[in-house]
Amino acid sequence: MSDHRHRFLQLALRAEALRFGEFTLKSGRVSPYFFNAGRFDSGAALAELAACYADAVDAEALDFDLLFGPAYKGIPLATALACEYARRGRDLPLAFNRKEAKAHGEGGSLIGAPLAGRRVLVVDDVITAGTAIREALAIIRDAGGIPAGIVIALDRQERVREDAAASAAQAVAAEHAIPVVAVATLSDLLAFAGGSAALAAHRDALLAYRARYGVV
Ligand code: OMP
Repeated sequence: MSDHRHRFLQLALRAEALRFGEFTLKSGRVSPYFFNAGRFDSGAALAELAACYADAVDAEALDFDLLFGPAYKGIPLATALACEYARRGRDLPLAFNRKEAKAHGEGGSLIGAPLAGRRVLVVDDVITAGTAIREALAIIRDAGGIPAGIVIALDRQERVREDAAASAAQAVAAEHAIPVVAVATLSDLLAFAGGSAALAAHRDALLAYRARYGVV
């Protein structure tokens, strides 16, 4: 497993951003694990996380010139990644949206650098069915931006419907002809769990969930 995947999974467990139990997802599925990016709740944790995102993006040699963080959880993630790239010598424009359009002040629902004509990398937390990511892509296109890729921390590798051959991330990538890069996937989590005494107890539930809803 590549170093950034391993570092990310260790960090997520330490920060309790990855938890095991019984969780009802947005899709209604009951999952034996849940990824809560809100638990990266300190400067050090976000900086460490952003380095994992940057390593994952750089490993795929994506071509982009603006970072976009969808509200809400994508906002600190894209911001931390922009800071990480600046630290690495690349100063990238950054933008994000608000969920409620503002009628006063500067107005509108977009904040930060203008998207028009930019090749946009979307920075978000997790893909299950791909609904949140599709909404972000529509916002970018409406503002004249060109979606160039998506980076997420965790790809849950789930089929949207039980008869679908592709995962939600694969479907979004094919529909929009852009790469979807994950720092880690459910497969990585399973491989990691295989070598971890602390996670051994959860492995069977993860395997059963993947057999029911996953693509591999
Ligand atoms: P989709 O829009 O179905 O791809 O689900 C992504 C969203 O689900 C995330 O932005 C979260 O709001 C939520 N979610 C998590 O945060 N972590 C998970 O492990 C699973 C979900 C989920 O509900 O599927």
